Amino acid sequence: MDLKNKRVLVVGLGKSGLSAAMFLRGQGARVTVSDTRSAVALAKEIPALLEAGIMVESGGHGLLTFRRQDLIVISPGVPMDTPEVKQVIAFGLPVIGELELASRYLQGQVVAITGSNGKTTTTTLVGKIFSDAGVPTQVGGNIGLPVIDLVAGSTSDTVNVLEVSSFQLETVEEFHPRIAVILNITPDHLDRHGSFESYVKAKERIFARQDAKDFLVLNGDDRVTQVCAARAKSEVYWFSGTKAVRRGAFVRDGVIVWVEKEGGTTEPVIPISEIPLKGAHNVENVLAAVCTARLSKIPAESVRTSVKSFRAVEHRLEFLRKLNEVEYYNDSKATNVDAAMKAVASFPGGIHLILGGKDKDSDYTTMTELLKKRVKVVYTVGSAAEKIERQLHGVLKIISAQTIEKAVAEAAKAAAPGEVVLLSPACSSFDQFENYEHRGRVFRQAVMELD
Ligand code: UMA
Repeated sequence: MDLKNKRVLVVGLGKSGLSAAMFLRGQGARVTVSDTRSAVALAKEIPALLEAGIMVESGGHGLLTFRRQDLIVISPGVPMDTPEVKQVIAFGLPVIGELELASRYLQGQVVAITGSNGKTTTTTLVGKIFSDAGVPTQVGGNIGLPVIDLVAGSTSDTVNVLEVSSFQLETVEEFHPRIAVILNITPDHLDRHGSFESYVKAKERIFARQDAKDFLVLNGDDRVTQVCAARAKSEVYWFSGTKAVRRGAFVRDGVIVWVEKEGGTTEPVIPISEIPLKGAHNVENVLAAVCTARLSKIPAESVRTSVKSFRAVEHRLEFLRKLNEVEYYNDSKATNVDAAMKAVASFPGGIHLILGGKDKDSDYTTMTELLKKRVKVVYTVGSAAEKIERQLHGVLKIISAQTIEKAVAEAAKAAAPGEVVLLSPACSSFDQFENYEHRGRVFRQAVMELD
């Protein structure tokens, strides 16, 4: 794609927008960025952009700015139904996302991992397995490093391990991973996608451009991903924590095994007891990573060594400390109901659970049965608190804590030896925090200050 002197508008000036704008400018494009935040809020970013010869529109998106372009690159957080975006699409202007732009320039192979939950852990683990095996590896995407930032470091030998979100997938066209992984699909981001069907459609774009030479790794225990298989042109491999699969990875007698072709021999990879992460969902993440690694010919023994030395990623069921025989876990990344349920299911009981944040049109009543069995007290925080309290009324003891700090203090007072204090909020963080990392840090600090 020759961008020299092309007029390109980058919409959204977060991490992706900033990196995309700089990259496009480097390609000789005439770049404008547009963001709804005020010039004051963008004071840190604007000088470097102007210095680089990039124009900045702040405080809102101007329709005329959008109309005067050859290409529009939108950030993942910008919905496709933003009025200005809708209008330019109607005018026939090309609109792509940062992931699509990056993948047109990225060299080497792409391994792309999506799913409602477990993406970051699996992406990090796959990255570790590949690099431990001596493969030149780069990790990026939704995990935090925009894919466009991987372009400069990529060569034809590189394996680019990308965490991709439904937001990013919504705007891909030619994106073509050699290996695509869908870990699971459960309701999430319905406020943005409008319906579960359109959320699933966005996820399916991960394999839309794959062909018979590519691989698609799917969860054999997830009904929605099972349906996806019928639409794939690539070779489908399965993983399952509960049953044998025809080809892929599964658990047999407590050991993860790999079978390359239907009817082929099963190869032991790693005993479940050696996985240093908590929870059945993490066994699924390891199963998916095993498929990805074995499809890429990384020896089973090397996979086993990498998995054994892997540590939980920050904010994902991350163990913080043990105080007075009470364990504290930070699972701030659990931004939907399904993720929070997976975290709760990782402990046998005695859980003091901090729930709440910004609601995403979620149904918290689906947690009722599990909470009854495993959770002693729920502490609600944030703007979703009232809805959660209403939906879980009469199910178990609920304390309205409002803030994370207060919830930690209350839970520390109430928890008995052997019990667990868990932040796994089932909501996004944007009501009280910049993002889930910020929320996790606030939780960690409150926990570390306890004595
Ligand atoms: N903005 C507009 N107009 C709009 C909406 C937003 O101008 O209509 C502006 C905002 O004012 C802000 C900027 O866009 O300045 C933010 O852009 P962004 O939301 O796309 O955020 P980035 O900083 O570019 O981060 C994005 C991903 N964010 C989202 O998808 C919301 C990051 O994923 C990702 O790590 C990063 O790119 C690098 O690839 C975060 C995330 O929350 C972790 N992802 C969701 C999730 O995991 O559930 C999908």
